[in-house]
Order: sequence, then structure tokens, then C-alpha cells
Amino acid sequence: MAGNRTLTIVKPDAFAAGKAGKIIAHLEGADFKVVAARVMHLTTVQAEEFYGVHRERPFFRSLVTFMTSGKCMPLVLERADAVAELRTVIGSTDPAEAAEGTVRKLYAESKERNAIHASDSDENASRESRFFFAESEIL
Ligand code: FUP
Repeated sequence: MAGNRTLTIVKPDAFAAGKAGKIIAHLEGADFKVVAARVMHLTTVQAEEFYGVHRERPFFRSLVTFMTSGKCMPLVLERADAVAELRTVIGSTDPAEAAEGTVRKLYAESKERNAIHASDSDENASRESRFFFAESEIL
């Protein structure tokens, strides 16, 4: 059965542009409840670990540089079928390909500077939530 929690990040492009509030409101409007949140500035070591699966990809260094370029906002979100529903709400990785009305279509600048992260499986949602939050911080 699909889980009811997922991990999202308002990425540095969107946070610096003052879009965090609008993006969180968009997610709440799609029935997600915020159960954990913080503002932080990722270190290079943290960004490399978080995106470790992409270590051999040509965009890896650029992605780490972007994700460490400013503050970001990780959040744990709750709703039924959270992982799949959030992936639908945020849209395709590249905003040029994202459906109308999705977070990336509305707020992303480019395939790299794409405003928001969302876990792609229940297993990764758990792993990524633990990456940012202690169990006691997820309410
Ligand atoms: P997504 O699951 O939609 O966030 O996309 P991926 O896991 O495939 O990629 C993770 C991040 O790497 C994306 F959010 C942006 C970045 N990326 C690029 O910068 N260039 C690419 O060609 C693919 C991904």
C-alpha cells in the first residue's frame, strides 16, 4: 500500500525569489499537510550525499553547486498516496515539458533550477525525510 508521507524541497532558486510561500500554499491547496519544515543552507557534502544517485551524471557538479547556492526549505508532507500525488502536482523535471498548472510550470526557471524536489518512491521518501529531520521533528 502506498505511504501517506513524502519529502519535498523548495529549492534555492524558488526560495531566493520569494516563492516559498506561494509554493507551499499550492501544495496545501492540493490537500497536502505540512508535518515538518525548516529553512537551511545545504553544505556541499550534504548536497553530494542527497543526490548521490546522480554522482556519475554529467550534470552532477552543476546540480550540487546550484543546491548549495542559497537557502532551501525541506518539508515532509502528508496526504493519501503522497509520493505519486506530489509527483503529479510538481510536474515534469523540465518546466518546458511540465503540464499547465504544475508547480514547475508555474515557478521553475529551467531543468536544473526547477523550483522543487519530490521523492520518487516510498523508500526514498523515508530515506530523504530522515536525511533532514529527526523522527521527533515530524509531527
Ligand atoms: P526529478 O525526480 O524530477 O527531480 O528529476 P531527477 O531525479 O531525474 O533529477 C534530479 C535533479 O537533477 C533535477 F531536479 C534537476 C537535475 N537535473 C539536471 O540538472 N539535468 C538533467 O538533465 C536532469 C536532472
